[in-house]
Amino acid sequence: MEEELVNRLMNAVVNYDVDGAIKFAKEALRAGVDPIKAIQEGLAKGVRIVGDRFEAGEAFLTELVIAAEAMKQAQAILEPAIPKRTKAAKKTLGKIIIGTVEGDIHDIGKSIVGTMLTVAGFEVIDLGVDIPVEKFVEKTREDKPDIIGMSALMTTTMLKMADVIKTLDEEDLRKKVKIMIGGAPTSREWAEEIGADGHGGDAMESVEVAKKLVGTS
Ligand code: B12
Repeated sequence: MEEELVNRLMNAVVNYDVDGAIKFAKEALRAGVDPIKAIQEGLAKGVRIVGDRFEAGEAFLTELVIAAEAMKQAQAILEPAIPKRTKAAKKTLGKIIIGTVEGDIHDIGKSIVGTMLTVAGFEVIDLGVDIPVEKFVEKTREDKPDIIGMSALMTTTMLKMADVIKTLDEEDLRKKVKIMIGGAPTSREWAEEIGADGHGGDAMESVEVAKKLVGTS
């Protein structure tokens, strides 16, 4: 039952079926399917399949937009069920500011990471997408986070991550905060090259990295 609904969610995204994704998300909740599994193994897997098609020239951008929309709408239904099922720790593990860098509007992966960090017990401030360097710096000064999380999905925009780190350094803020990065084109090597403290390849790994950075694992 659980596997079937997770597969239906994946197929709805793959078939550009927004209504189906919404319907199966509601059904999954009613059937008690783990919402995290539904998002990661259902919806996100579907988006990746459509992404591969797009890369191979077998899908149009409009189709990619619809697949992403199906994912987002179904995710919005599933997300509220997460903290209820996984009793999040009362005491926060730390404060994290997360955002997608300037010039980049991809937010599916960043939002999943934000959700998983919240579930794990972090206080997460999601700045959204297309966040300029100055905004990351300003929020670091104002909110004094333990960690800054930056997402970039394009080889062009990942360069902005280096700018944020450089500017934080110039403003004497770099030593006060840990930095972790993620997004498909990024890697552990890129994190090292730009002087970030950690890289998360997926949501689970990102939580582990964040815990290490605040010294709780
Ligand atoms: C969905 C998608 C879109 C959707 C985005 C919808 C949305 N609201 O996010 C839409 C259709 C809008 C879109 C638009 C565009 N896209 Co697009 N898109 C994708 C696609 C297919 C999937 C991305 C995705 O959501 N993956 C699923 C999630 C779950 O995975 P993820 O993002 O990798 O996140 C995981 C990890 O990376 C990590 N992670 C992510 N963020 C963070 C942050 C932190 C702090 C940490 C620790 C970890 C972490 O954890 C996540 C969860 O597991 C990718 C293909 C790909 N291979 O990535 C192309 C892709 C990224 N897009 C691409 C392009 C070119 C574009 C457009 C320019 C297209 C156009 N011609 O207009 C525009 C960009 C506009 C802009 N300025 O940003 C290219 C980028 C190429 C490049 N230069 O590098 C790609 C690679 C496709 C391709 N091969 O051509 N896109």
